[in-house]
Amino acid sequence: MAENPTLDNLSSEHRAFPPSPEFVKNAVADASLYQRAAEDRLGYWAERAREAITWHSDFTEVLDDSNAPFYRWFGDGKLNAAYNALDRHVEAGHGDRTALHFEGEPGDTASYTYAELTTAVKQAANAFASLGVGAGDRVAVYLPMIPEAVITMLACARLGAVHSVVFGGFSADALRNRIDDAEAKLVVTADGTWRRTKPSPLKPAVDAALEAPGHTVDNVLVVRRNAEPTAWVEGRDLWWHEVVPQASAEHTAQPFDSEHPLFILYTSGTTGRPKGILHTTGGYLVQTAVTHRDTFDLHPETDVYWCTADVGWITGHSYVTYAPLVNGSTVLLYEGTMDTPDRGRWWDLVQKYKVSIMYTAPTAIRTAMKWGREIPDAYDLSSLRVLGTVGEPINPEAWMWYREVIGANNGAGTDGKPGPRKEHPAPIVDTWWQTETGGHMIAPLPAVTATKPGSAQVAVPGISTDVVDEMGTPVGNGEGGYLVIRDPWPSMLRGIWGDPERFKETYWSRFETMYFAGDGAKKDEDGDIWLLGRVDDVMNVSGHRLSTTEIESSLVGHEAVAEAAVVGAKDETTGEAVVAFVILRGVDGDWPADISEQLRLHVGKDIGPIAKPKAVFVVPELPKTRSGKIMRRLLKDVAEGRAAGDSSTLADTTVMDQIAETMRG
Ligand code: 6R9
Repeated sequence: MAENPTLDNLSSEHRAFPPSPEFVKNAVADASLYQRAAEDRLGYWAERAREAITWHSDFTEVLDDSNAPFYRWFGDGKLNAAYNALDRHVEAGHGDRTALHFEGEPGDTASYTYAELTTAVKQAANAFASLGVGAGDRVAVYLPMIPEAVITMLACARLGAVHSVVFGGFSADALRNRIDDAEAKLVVTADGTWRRTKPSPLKPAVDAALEAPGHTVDNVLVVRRNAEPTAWVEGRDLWWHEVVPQASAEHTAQPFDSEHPLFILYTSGTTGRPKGILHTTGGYLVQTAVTHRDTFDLHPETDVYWCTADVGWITGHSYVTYAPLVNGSTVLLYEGTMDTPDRGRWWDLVQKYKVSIMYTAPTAIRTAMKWGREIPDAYDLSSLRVLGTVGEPINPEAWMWYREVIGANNGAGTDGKPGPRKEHPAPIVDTWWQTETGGHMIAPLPAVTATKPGSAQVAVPGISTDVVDEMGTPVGNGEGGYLVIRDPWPSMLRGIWGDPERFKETYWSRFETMYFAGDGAKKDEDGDIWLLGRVDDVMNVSGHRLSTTEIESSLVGHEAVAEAAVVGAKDETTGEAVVAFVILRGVDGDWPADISEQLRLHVGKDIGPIAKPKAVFVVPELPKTRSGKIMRRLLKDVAEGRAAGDSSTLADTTVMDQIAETMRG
C-alpha cells in the first residue's frame, strides 16, 4: 500500500492547530500522562483507576491475561457503578450540583441535582427489586432520551442487574430478538416520545414484540411521557409513576466484583445477526471516566456538558450516562431532533444552558453546514470551549466549519452577519472508538495535541494502537493498512453475549495477539493516525486501494456538495468502480446541468485520475442508520443495478425509494 497515490492524498491536509497558552494553563491533562503510561502501562492504569473510582475494596491485580482473549481488569476489586455515579458525590458535599438538565422536544424542562438523582435511582432500584429483579438479571430498556433512561440504567447497575438498551427506533422484531437473546425479565419503556412536534409511540412496539408466547418477560414498566392512549396487559404492565415514586428512598448500594457484567449492547456485525457486546464494571468505568475527563478537559464544577448521542448507542452509555456522572459533571439531555421547532434548536440549547463541552457526530455537523451558518451565527455560543466528534471519519471541511462557525462564535451576530469571533476557537477532539472498545481509544489531548482537521491522531495515554499490513507488520509513516490494538485495555468488551467463539473469531483471529478493529487507517508523516472508514468500505479499483472516505471528503470539498457517499461497484474491467451519490447544497437549479461531470473532474483533479468516480448521482437523501452511519451496502446494490436489500434499519425507510426514483428519472 506504500505507493498508493490516493492514500497519500490525505497528506495534502497540512493544517494543524496547537492549543492556546490559556487553554494549556487551565487544562486537567498534560503530556506527562503519555510519559507515565509509557514507563509502566499497568501501573498507570492502576493509578488512574484509584483516582477515578471509589472502590469498596481495592484491587491487588491490575490485569489478568492468563485466559486471553478473555482478559480481566482489576479482578479482585469490588465497587458499585451507581454509587460511583451518585452517592459519593452527595457524600462529598456536591448534592446540590445539577446532575441533569433535561429538555423535552416540546420545550418542557426538568432538572435533577445529584441528591435528587440519587434519590430517584434508589427508588427505581427498590421498585425493580420489588418486581423480582436481582443481581445478574437482564433488563431490556426501550426508552426515549428522557431522565428515566439514565435513572433506569443506574438503577440496574445499583442492583447488579444487566441492562440491555435497545434504541427506540428499532422495530418490534429487533426488540424481540434482543429480549430473547438476553432473556430479559423486565422491559422498561414509555408510552412514547415526541418527534417533530408529533407524539411518536413506543409501547405498541413492545406489545408487538411480546405478542408471540415463549418470551422471558414478566413485567413491562411504562413511563408516561406523551400521555397518548396505550393498550394495557393487566398483570404484566405497570405505570412507572404508580410504582417508582412510591418506593422507599432508602437503598444501600452493594459492592460487586470488578468483572460483574454491567450491560449488553447489541451492535451490527458485517454479516448476520447483531452481536450482544458485553461490558463489565470496573475497567469500563475507569477508562470511560478517565477519557471523559482528559479528552474533554472536564472541570466538573463549572462545565455544562452535552453529548447529543441517544442512550441507545454506546456513546449514550459511556458519554451521556456513566462517565459524566461518575465524574460529577452537569449533563444536558435533549429529547428531540435538531430542527424542531426550527433549525436553530441545538444552538438555542447551547445558548440557554451555556453548554461548554459539546460532543456530536460528523453527520450532524454536515447537516448544520448544509442548512447554512446564518442559523448558528444568530446565537451566542461563546460558552463552548471544547468540541468533540465521534462515529465516523470527519472530513476536513466539516472539521473546519465546526471550528470556525461553532468553535469561534463569541456572541450572536445580527442581520445575517456573524458576531464577534474568538481569538482562540474551541479545540476539536475527534475521538475514534467503538461499541467494543467501550471508551475513547484514539483522540487528541486538547491541551497537548496540535489538532489536525480530519484526524483522530494519537492513542489516548495507556492505549497502544497501530496500523499494520496484511501480515500484521506495522506500516511506516505515510502508509496505510489495518487498525489494530496491541494490548488489552480496561474498557474492552469482555465477549459477545452467549457466543465466546464468535468473540474470538471476529476480533482475535485476524492477527492472533492483536485486536482487529475492522477499520482502515493511515499513518501520516508525523505518525498520526487518520481513520479511513471500515475496511469493508475500502474499494479496490484496478488494484489500487481507494478509501470511500477520502473520495467523499473530496466531493464535500466542492462548493456544490452538501453530503456525499461513495461505494465500490463491481466492474468487469477494473474490479471495482467508484460510484458516488451526492446531495447538492441549496435548491434545484442552483447548479449547472452537467454538475455530475464537473464533480467527477473535481475528484480527478483533487485526488488523482484513479479516484475519478465512474458515475456521480445527484440524490435527494442518503440512506442512514438511526445512529447516522451511511448504509453503503444499499447504495452498492443500486450502483450494481440490483434492488436494494434489507433497509429496515434505516432512520427513514423511504430513502431508498426516493433514490431509485431519482435514478429512474
Ligand atoms: C463510538 C461508535 C464504531 C465504528 C468504528 C469506525 C467508526 C467511530 C470514529 C470512526 C473515524 C472516528 N468511527 N468513531 N471513524 N473517526 N472518530 O461510533 O461506536 O457505533 O460501534 O461504531 O465507527 O468505523 O469502527 P460504533
